[in-house]
Amino acid sequence: MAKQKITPSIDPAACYVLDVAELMGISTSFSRAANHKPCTVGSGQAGVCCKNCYMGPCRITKEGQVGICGATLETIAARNLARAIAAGAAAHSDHGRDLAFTLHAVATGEAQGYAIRDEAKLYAVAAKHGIPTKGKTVMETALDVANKAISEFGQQRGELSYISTAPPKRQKLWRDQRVAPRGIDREVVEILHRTHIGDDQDASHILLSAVRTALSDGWGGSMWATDISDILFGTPSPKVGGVNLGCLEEKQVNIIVHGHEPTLSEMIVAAVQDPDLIEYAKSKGAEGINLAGICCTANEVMMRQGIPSAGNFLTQELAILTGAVEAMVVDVQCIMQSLVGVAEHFHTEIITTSPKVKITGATHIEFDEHHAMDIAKNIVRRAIDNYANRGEMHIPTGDGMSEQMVPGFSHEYLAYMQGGNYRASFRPLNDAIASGRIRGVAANVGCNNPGFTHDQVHMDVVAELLKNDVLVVSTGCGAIAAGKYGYMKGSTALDPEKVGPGLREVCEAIGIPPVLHLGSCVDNSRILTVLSQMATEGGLGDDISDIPAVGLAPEWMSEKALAIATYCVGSGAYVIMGVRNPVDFSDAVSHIMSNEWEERFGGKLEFVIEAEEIVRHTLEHIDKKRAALKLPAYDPARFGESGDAALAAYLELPVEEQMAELYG
Ligand code: NFS
Repeated sequence: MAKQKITPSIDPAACYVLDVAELMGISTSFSRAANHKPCTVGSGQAGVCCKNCYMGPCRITKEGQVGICGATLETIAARNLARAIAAGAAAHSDHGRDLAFTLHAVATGEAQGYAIRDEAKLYAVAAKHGIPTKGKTVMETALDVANKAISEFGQQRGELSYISTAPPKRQKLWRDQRVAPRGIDREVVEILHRTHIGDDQDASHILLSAVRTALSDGWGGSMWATDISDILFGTPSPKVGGVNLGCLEEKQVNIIVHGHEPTLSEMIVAAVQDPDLIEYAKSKGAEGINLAGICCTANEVMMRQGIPSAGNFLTQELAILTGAVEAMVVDVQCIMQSLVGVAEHFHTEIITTSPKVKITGATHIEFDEHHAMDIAKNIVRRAIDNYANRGEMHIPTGDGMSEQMVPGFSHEYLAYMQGGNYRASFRPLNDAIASGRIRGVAANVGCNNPGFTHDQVHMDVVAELLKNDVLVVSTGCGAIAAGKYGYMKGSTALDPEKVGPGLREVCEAIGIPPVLHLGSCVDNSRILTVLSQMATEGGLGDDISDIPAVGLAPEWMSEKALAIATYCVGSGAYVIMGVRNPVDFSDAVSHIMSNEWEERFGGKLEFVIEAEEIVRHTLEHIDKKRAALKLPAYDPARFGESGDAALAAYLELPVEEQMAELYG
């Protein structure tokens, strides 16, 4: 069957550069996706395939067929899914482990250029884990926190320490269901063992252990990654940042940091501000050095430093196609191998930096935290030297090619913005939901997928939810999408065409955009913390599963997204993923993830493709939870009259002036 042609993107900057790619005959993920013929063996679209031993592979195309060992369709589907969840959990958690080692190196004075930027957060994290701090120096405390984190990866018995920060009812449920994770690495390894030939062969049992593994990511590896990043680089608070390809500068040296870990990118942020390097750039004819990010590295440095984001996952090749990027510096995860091929048409140098990731054809400059600043400066110098090699440029400029956004809503800042230093809490948010001003909360997260129009489902879903008074929080590539289309500006919250009357009142009162950027994908752990705080604040039940909230990943593609979805479900949330159901061939396994998990955890995982249907399911769930809490039924007619003219005028100001008024 001929593949239906889809519009590649709703982003005018992306479309502009895709035209350049077409003219130059350069293939991108967009063109490859358009020409892609799905592999029908084991793809889940025409049955399931088991490759877990070498008698096969065995392909099962209908109920009743079994593999050579006798494995059923359900077993194979569950095993494949569990392995994907384990891979996603491993990626997030290994990122957390590296940060723990960086903190250790900082505490022992071995990490060049790093410091403890947020001592208050260090002490808060120490307190969370019961680490004594009395009479200890900051560095002694940092060492204890680092050692505690490192120990949780190899821990064999007991349970992860963050489990004790969940609502008490949830902790009990995890213990009763025997899914409280024991150690981060142990859970990942156990999935690999259980899914080996001849081990766990009960779909429900396999998937229960996948939940435990996912929880070791959300309440383990990812939570450590977030907390340690905040300790080392600062807890995010609102900043102003630019977003999209229009942020690249024609007359400056452009460097892009892409991937996930903030360790090297934070050093590059410092290096590009080095007066000697700026002078060096000027000596080569550039007006300065412009740093931008892509994917979650962008989110990390934007949340903390206001560094612009050149775009999300599908923008990575397009940034090179502008011809204006001197160096793209990558670390781990979501890095397309095709970058090297695209860069061959331009002067861009692709630099891999992680000891774990090399790409054939790229320059490898291995990162080592002991010499981080020297390495960062070396990379910046190489980029400056490359400026003279630029050819023709195609930076998208003009309307819609870049936007301004306000990221930086850490859970600490969310509590602060609702009550200040002395009354920081989630009470106002809970009250706004209870009164019906805010109908509920949706977390719109996750990737782009070139099988769908870039950003389209993200934006259709977000736009409709805001009109229905649903407060949206966002992370990962979904957050970058929301930023690109103006949803992360305070002024958007005032627009009655875009935001429902009750939500508008709340955004006006606090001075926030209608979509709140909570960070990178490991920062979905911040969403777990927010939900736990909302559940313990009172007024919305006493567990995460009581809250009128939904998790959405409408354009997902990575195994990490499956891990996130699964730990959210295990934590009590209803999660809707788009694209397609990876186990749709097995009704039994789909049933386990929705009905059975809902009975066990109060949360469920479903796959819904169309934006309209995603919104319908989301609102139905929110209203069902409101009714269960005996809250008034949603009625937008009761709100929207409290607009304060002065505040409205303030919100009309350009975003930099808004920030200047707020923060001086
Ligand atoms: Ni998340 Fe962040 Fe983006 Fe998807 Fe990749 S960058 S970790 S996996 S593509 S949201």
